[in-house]
Amino acid sequence: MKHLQILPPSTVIDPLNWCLRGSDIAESEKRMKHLTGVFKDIGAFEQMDPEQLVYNVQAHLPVPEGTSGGLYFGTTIVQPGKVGGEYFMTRGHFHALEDRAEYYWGVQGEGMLILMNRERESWAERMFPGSLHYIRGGVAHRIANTGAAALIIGASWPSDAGHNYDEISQHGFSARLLDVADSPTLIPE
Ligand code: M6P
Ligand code: ZN
Repeated sequence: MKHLQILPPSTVIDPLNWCLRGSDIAESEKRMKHLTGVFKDIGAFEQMDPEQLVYNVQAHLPVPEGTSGGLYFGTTIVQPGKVGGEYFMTRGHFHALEDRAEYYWGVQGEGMLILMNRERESWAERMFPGSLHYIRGGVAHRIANTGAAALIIGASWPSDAGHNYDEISQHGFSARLLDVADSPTLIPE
């Protein structure tokens, strides 16, 4: 049917903010009320507006979740802000299939990719427009916005990777990224 046709792409990326438009796009948003237990300072968390947007994700999912050999593509936008001294950040996850890797890259704003391996060693990589991050299988990942404007990042991951959120919600990361004297600092839990 498509033989010899010249077709427009079914999905496009806005080159200014990397928002996606077209087919097979899933959208999700995380407000403060969805992030109970994520931030350390419970008192500060309770003072926040529960409707405050923390981050949203657009994902291009052209094949069913779990398909082997497929790829997904996403844009995550994290708002600027802090809960206590802790920067707004994503929940973070291991992949359900442990050996599945992922690329992240910086598009706009300033942030940090926080990583933790299976030995619970944590470290971080600076994110900025053009930064590229290869996340190996078995390494949990989350991003934090350390700047004053929105942090926009791109991501691509295998369609059979899946998300394992349970480990992080039960045990957390072994370090948290806090603002210490105006400098993002990893503090052990
Ligand atoms: C990236 C990808 C997605 C992930 C999203 C938000 O776009 O890694 O798979 O869902 O970031 O991260 P999290 O699911 O940990 O909140
Ligand atoms: Zn992932």
